[in-house]
Amino acid sequence: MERTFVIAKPDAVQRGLVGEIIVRLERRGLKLVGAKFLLVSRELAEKHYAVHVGKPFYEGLIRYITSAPVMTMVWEGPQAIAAVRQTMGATRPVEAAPGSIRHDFGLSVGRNLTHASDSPETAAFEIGLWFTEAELVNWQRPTDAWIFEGN
Ligand code: IDP
Ligand code: MG
Repeated sequence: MERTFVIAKPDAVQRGLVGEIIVRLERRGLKLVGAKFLLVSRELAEKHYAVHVGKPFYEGLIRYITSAPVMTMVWEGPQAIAAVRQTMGATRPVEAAPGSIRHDFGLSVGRNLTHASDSPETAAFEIGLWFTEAELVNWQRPTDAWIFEGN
């Protein structure tokens, strides 16, 4: 079973789309194992987006993610990292597949509503950065056997 880290970014919170994002991930069959609503500090934003330091959009990205509250989450499931990236859609909303969150609710790459880990290494780093072990919940759903093959 894989875990991945997700942010409903400030634009998603301001536009009242947190529920919509959660609904789509729940409906897909993914399981929520952690959630936290917070205002991101510059320090945390810089750690999270360290791979983008020096890129032309970096300063704007830090301003964006620290501008208003975000909803952070950890979701679990088989191939959760790929599944969540697919549900989010491509980074640029106009290149995101129809039916994806970024397609259905976005237009600008700098206001693309969500973040999701892009690899097992990134997921492990980001979950550790944003959540403590005690904030993650191991729980059983009676429906798991109908969603997770081999469970
Ligand atoms: P991802 O969020 O799909 O993984 P990344 O390439 O990791 O995309 O970029 C991180 C975030 O930086 C994007 O989600 C988006 O908010 C922002 N970003 C990426 N490229 C641009 C750009 O060209 N202009 C403005 N913002 C950008
Ligand atoms: Mg990324």
